[in-house]
Amino acid sequence: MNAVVIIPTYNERDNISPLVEALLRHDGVRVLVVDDQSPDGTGEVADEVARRCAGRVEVLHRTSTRGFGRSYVDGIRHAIASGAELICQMDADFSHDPARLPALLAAADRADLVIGSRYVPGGAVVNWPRRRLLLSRFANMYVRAVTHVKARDCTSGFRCWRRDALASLPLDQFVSDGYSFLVEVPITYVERREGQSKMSRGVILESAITPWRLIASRKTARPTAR
Ligand SMILES: Nc1nc2c(ncn2[C@@H]2O[C@H](COP(=O)(O)OP(=O)(O)OP(=O)(O)O)[C@@H](O)[C@H]2O)c(=O)[nH]1
Ligand SMILES: [Mg+2]
Repeated sequence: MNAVVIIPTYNERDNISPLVEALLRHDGVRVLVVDDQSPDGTGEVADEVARRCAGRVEVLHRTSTRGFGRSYVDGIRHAIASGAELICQMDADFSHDPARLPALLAAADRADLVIGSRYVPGGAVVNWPRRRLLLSRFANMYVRAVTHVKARDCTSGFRCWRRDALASLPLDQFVSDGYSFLVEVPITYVERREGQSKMSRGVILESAITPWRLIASRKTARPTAR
């Protein structure tokens, strides 16, 4: 197996090293940290981990405009160029359990996209305040209603794509026309244990507008045929 896990980081100094160590326990897994010049020195800690685990850990230091989505686009491009067959994403803050990674990788045998899902039977959310859970449930209902995507957990940040599925998307335009096959694997999402959340009103507003932008841009931009 040849899998890369992309981890975007912004101020995750205390999390990044134990998380990477936990991920590297799985055979055939490499890690790509995409850091946005974190003021707390996460990038330097990640460099140190990469030196210790040469060949299995890489760090991308972004210098252009900071952003979670932009970091993923850069990370995905890098992972595709590195020849990975499976490309995963997860948060740095242990909300996504590294022990569930093999379940996602295994399910990619039968799907283009696997979502680590909180909202299928067996999935769960732990330690979230009620208001945060309601926001997440509402966000999913909203995305499903606007885009007609059938997944129960469209907003999960724990996913695995087959390389071909991602390589067929025009990342420059950041528009997706859906996936041929999508499965959801139950996960337990746990509130971050170290560091600060980057969730803000701006992030929520952008998330509310994005599904409409995607629909509007479909008329002008189509992914290459598969
Ligand atoms: N490179 C990069 N990573 C980011 C940025 N903002 C957030 N991240 C990372 O993206 C992941 C998710 O961010 P969180 O702050 O945990 O957001 P969240 O999970 O929606 O919010 P919480 O549930 O409160 O933790 C974490 O690994 C962050 O370090 C950014 O601007 N650039
Ligand atoms: Mg988080």
